Amino acid sequence: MSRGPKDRIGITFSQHIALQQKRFPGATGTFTALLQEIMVAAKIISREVRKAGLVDALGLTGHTNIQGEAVQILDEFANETIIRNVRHTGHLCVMSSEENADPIPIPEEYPRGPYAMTFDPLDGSSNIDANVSIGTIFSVHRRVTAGGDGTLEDLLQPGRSQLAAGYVIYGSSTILVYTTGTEVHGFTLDPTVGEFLCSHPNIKIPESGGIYSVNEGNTSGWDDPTRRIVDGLKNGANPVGKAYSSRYIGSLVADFHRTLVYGGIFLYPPDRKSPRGKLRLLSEAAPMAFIMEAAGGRATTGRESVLEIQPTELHQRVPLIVGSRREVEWVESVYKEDADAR
Ligand code: P6P
Repeated sequence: MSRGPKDRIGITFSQHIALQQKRFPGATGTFTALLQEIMVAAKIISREVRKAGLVDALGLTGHTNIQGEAVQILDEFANETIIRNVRHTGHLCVMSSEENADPIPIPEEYPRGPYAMTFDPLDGSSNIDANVSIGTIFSVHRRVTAGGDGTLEDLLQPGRSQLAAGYVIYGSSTILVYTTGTEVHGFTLDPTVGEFLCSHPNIKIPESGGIYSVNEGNTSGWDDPTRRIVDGLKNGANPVGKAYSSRYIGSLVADFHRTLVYGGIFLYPPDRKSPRGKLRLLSEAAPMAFIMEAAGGRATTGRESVLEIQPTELHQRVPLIVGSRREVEWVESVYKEDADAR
């Protein structure tokens, strides 16, 4: 991974997006302000996630069933924190969360704005008890309806038309990564000053890597091309001509961030349990695909570009194969050969 211009390292997220705004003379600042609110929500969630184990260990919540309810508390906390932080500011006309079955309207007492946001408030939260990295994912579109309350139509837009996408990974440090489509920038939270400081300006994924990431427990449910691809990554029958190392965390943001930083490929292909794929298009696959392609990588379902899919349902699921260009293009060729042979 290349880290881009050194002069940006250490500036705050707020300074960075203000500099970015200057590059667009017509910018009104509304978009910048929305990103600011998302950043504040990330700081609050990070504070709570960091003490999740402590809360359970000391029984401060009084919950005995650590696994489910503790996770639910944090999921709900993260969800409510994001909604509360962005619904009153006049940036959004509608929101959608992985935690909510239906679109989240803007309360009538607040102004509506030009954007629609989809988010996964705490992806991978089932890993909290194992102290595994988890994350928040967000995706922003410009509204397509004329005015008033935003609708499903404002949310069901193809990934290619996103204005911004990003994630926050709550790992050994809290890192916010975002793109507006051309460059990808990473910011590390310095808890001593309470600021996200630019640590990874203009991230570019290596052209190819040496790590593949997939849940091999699903092998028996894969189709033939998927099995051939994973076998090829393991035994060297791939464009790079070497056997890859396997890393799988089971938390999308963590597996994605490692792939972005080190290169290689992450796969969540269809399997018997999830014939359409497990990951959600709007709150997981599309924002991650937007980030990866802005970083010079590629994102596919195996049979089509993730960013070209026209969503039809709020929580529809898709396969996601994402990573270095060389590996992902090879994967697409294997699926295409299989389709052509049928
Ligand atoms: P599996 C977490 O539950 C999640 O939605 C993603 O964060 C992660 O990539 C995937 O599911 C892991 O799924 O089936 O391998 O446990």
